[in-house]
This record gives sequence, structure tokens and C-alpha cells, in this order.
Amino acid sequence: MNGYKIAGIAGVLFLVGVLIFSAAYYYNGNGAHYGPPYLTQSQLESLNVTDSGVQASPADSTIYINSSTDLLVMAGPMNAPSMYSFEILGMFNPTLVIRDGVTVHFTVVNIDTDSYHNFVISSRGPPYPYMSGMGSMGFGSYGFMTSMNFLPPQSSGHFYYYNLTYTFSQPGTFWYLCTYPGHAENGMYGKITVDQ
Ligand SMILES: [Cu+2]
Repeated sequence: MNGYKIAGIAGVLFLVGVLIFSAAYYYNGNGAHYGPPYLTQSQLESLNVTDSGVQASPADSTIYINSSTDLLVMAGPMNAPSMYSFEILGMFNPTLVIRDGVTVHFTVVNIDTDSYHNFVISSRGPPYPYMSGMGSMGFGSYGFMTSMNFLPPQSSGHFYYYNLTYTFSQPGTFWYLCTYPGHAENGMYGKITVDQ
């Protein structure tokens, strides 16, 4: 074997390694298995409060947000009728009616025991395909307005989370969804109405 061949094989092996590492890192979102931030049960409970300017209306499964606020979003609650749910202020996949110009600081926590989830804001509504994370024009072209890190399921009392701050500065209809394969397709989404 000559030097060029060895260099070629080493190059190919290196590229394969990079691909595997990248795929694993992407799949894990924030680098899930490399020490992502997490909340404990008591930290999680202390976050689940209603700010002034936020009105929860369970009767019509709607949350009205009139001023900038924190909002806890729990993905994959085990007590929901469907595993494809986000729980916000005790409601599953509620509609968010947000006043134009309001900034919402979402804390997205995965409370599922056995599935990855994320929370993405999009201009595209349902129906969603199995691979809702892929646009027909390629990755990232599906109307997503925020990034799509995946959070691993809870384990050993660790609830993995990320913070997402978004200012709704355009009136209209938007959506939040989980882009893990099959989740939005099966109903893991909710509507956002931005009012003037
Ligand atoms: Cu999901």
C-alpha cells in the first residue's frame, strides 16, 4: 500500500467519523448527552405560575397574552389524552392569543419519560407530514421562525429544557409544533394568533 492510499483511507474514515458525530450531535439537539441544562422537579413546579397579563381560559382552551411574560411549556405530559401534547398552564395544545409586539420567554421542558420533543414556531399550519422538520425545498424552508433543538426524555429526576425568547411583531396566524418525526403529524401542535 502506498502513502496516497493510506492517506485516502484515513481521509475517508475521518469524514465518516465526522458525519456520525454530526448526526449524533444534531439528533441530540443541545448536545443532549453532553450535559444539557435540566430542571429538578421542585424547580419545575416553581416555574408553573401565571404572570399578570396572561389569562388562561380553559373553557375555550385558549391563553390570552397581553403583555410580555414568561411561559412554561411542558412537552409530552404523561397525563394527557395523547402523548403528542404540549401542556401550558394546565391545558393541552392550547391556542395562544398574543398581542402584537409582546415578547414571550418560553421555557420548554421535556417531561416525557420516553420520547424526544422540541418546540418550534412556524408560519405553516397543519396538516404536517411525518417529517415535519423537512421542507419540500430542503431543510429549514418549512416556515420555521425559531430553531429546532431536540430535548431528551426526563431521566433520574432531570427535566431537560431550553429557553426561547420570541417577540411577536407581526399580526397573523402562526403555529407551534414538535418536529420530531411523526409528532406534529399526530397532533403535537397548537395555534398562535397575533392580534393588533
Ligand atoms: Cu414531540
